[in-house]
Amino acid sequence: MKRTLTVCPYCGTGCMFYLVSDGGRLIGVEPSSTHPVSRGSLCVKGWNAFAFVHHPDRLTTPLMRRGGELVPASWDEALATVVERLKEVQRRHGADAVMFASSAKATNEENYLLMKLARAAFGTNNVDHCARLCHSSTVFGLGEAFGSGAMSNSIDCVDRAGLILVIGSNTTEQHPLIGSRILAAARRGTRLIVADNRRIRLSRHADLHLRHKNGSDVALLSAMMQVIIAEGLEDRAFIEQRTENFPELAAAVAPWTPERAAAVTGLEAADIVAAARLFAGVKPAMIVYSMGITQHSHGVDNVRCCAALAMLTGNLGRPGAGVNPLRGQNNVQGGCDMGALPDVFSGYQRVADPALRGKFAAAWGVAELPESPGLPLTRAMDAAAAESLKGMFVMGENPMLSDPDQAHARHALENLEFLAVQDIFLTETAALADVVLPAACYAEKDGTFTNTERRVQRVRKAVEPPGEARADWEIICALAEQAGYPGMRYPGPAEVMDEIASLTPSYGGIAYDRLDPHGLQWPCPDRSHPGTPVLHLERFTRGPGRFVPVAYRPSAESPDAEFPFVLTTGRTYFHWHTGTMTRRSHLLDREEATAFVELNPQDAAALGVRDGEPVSVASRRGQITVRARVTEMVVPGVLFIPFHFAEGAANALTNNALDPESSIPEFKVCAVKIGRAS
Ligand SMILES: Nc1nc2c(c(=O)[nH]1)N[C@H]1C(S)=C(S)[C@@H](COP(=O)(O)OP(=O)(O)OC[C@H]3O[C@@H](n4cnc5c(=O)[nH]c(N)nc54)[C@H](O)[C@@H]3O)O[C@H]1N2
Ligand SMILES: Nc1nc2c(c(=O)[nH]1)N[C@H]1C(S)=C(S)[C@@H](COP(=O)(O)OP(=O)(O)OC[C@H]3O[C@@H](n4cnc5c(=O)[nH]c(N)nc54)[C@H](O)[C@@H]3O)O[C@H]1N2
Ligand code: SF4
Ligand SMILES: [Mo]
Repeated sequence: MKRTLTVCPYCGTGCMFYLVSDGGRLIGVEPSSTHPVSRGSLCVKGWNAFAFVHHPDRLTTPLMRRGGELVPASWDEALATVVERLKEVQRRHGADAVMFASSAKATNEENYLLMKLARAAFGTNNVDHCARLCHSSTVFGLGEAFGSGAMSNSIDCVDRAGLILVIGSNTTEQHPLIGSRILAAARRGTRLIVADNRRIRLSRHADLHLRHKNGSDVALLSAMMQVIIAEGLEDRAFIEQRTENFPELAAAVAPWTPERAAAVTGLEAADIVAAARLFAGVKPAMIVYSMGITQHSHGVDNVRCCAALAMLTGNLGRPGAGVNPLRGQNNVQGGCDMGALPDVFSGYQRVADPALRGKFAAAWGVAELPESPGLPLTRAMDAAAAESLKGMFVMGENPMLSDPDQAHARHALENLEFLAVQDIFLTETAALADVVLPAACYAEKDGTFTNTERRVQRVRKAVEPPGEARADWEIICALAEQAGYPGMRYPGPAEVMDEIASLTPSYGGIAYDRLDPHGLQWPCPDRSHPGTPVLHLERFTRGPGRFVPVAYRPSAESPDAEFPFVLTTGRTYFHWHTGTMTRRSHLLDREEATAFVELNPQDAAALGVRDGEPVSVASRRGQITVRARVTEMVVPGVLFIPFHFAEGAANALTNNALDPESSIPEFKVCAVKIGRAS
């Protein structure tokens, strides 16, 4: 039996475990007892992370569409077709008529290579990934406030916090090993405020559970800041020494009396006052947030408020405090760090900066690199629907189920002249492709993932990929070769990381020989640097921290007579996003077999709906039939549907309204109606 130390392929917590294999087949996992995050534990997905790897549905050969059908093809033919067709689209419609979607499931090295392929070999900045649907509001909002969009602190800080505000994060289900730390801290007496109207597990252990209306966080946070300033509870010294623009913030929140916020949020004014006093009264205080904050048409404003609340109370640049956006996918932090984003190279170095373009062009051996920022993923889908984008290369994403407004996504993808998908399974998106390339999964390749606390960790090959499947990095390099670009010949991922380190200041000291056993946290500028657990210690990355005032804007859609319910969407403990991996893991699939909607008992009674019966849920964009789950988890008037299930796709209903600054979709609020399925 062989044990291979590697990183969990599911969430950004970044637990490490040993893959146990016997005769070339995985038979289980063993947690790493010394790992600083997982400390010998795993959640149910980690324990089952080997289960999908040998599934018979794995893609084993390239596929090409012939006579309407996807049929097996040779690698040579498939690679040549992908490059020829994408280049043809570019010849006919311009370099920016193609889009590269990168993958937060793939390694850092693969994300770096895909953005290099897009920029150096195809001459476009049209490269992005699911961070757009997830924490693009964070990257924008915290970048503006602090100069860095990453978690300011470390997971360990949970153990040192005096108070934790969990806002819009279902931590025990979505980042379970961080959630269990928060639970343990609360049991030890750490104060806990939960701001989320679902009755998530953490709320049962909270000093205060705020069940405010979806989409009303700007009002809630503004009022908390108003109370803090009005009562003189702010950290004057911190504000004076470390920040700028405070008077503007104070002026913007001044009108947000608790009474006014109560009217918008549906909370009692007294609860808002209590939250403000509690938050300002305990130090250090840590803010933990996730999609409940970011996935709104005002997602960036929500992030700005979180940043402002932390600065107002001096809760940055110290252990146990900070603004901590929990990054979702195993390597979404890395996907962003590697520059799989339309406006930056690796390390958030702007493509618009001529000096930086010159640096990358010289290193990559090309005369020039494209200057204007490319399309965000969501805007690219809109462009495809409007027929201005014509070709797409999708590595490790499943937009048919994960993008907002499924009919729109389908229309966009079907409109393309050419679509290539590189995945480990034949997803709903791959089924629409002209060419499908079979990729190796995490257990079959080497590389690194960067977890939510900026920890760069080694992923190691435990078994061979199935059939002819190849590692993403190998496929991307072969595509570069096919495109006539000679700048992507590497002996292996370690050398790709060396190139990343040479071009990326925050990863300057990252090298494979330094990552054993449990990685390094960036910024790690040089080989002697031990890594950085807490950001912004003496000063913010940008210099002074910046308060940015915001004006409350309601969600794009509000309930009305025809669509009287608010639908919010998200996840369950057992499944992962579009279900490609977890629905092929027997134990996980058994726990949660099909689509459902959470519905409050009061609403169920009024509608005459019983627990478990099929119901129809419809929005202005679509209709699905799912099972009713009658539960106090949700408040009356709000429905919750996870987006894992193709047969009851939440995204058939969601609203493709985008935040103007981050282009994130409003996954967390739309208007729907519900009734018994006839
Ligand atoms: N099991 C599992 N774990 C996962 C994932 C998965 O698919 N399955 N996905 C991973 C990824 S990529 C991500 S991004 C994370 C997401 O992790 P989370 O953000 O924790 O998960 P969600 O279920 O999307 O939403 C979290 C909470 O936001 C609340 N919410 C909704 N609207 C609002 C609002 O307007 N304000 C506030 N304050 N709260 C609101 C919901 O009630 C919900 O409890 O999870 C990661 N972990
Ligand atoms: N309604 C609603 N929709 C949402 C959200 C929501 O809260 N509500 N959340 C959004 C968020 S936060 C996110 S992050 C997105 C996620 O959206 P996606 O990224 O589209 O979802 P996944 O199912 O994780 O897709 C990952 C794909 O990568 C494949 N894969 C796994 N490993 C590898 C590999 O090593 N190589 C390759 N090439 N492929 C691999 C998997 O089979 C899968 O098809 O969904 C978004 N959509
Ligand atoms: S908490 Fe996240 S990283 Fe850890 S085992 Fe569970 S899914 Fe994997
Ligand atoms: Mo995400």
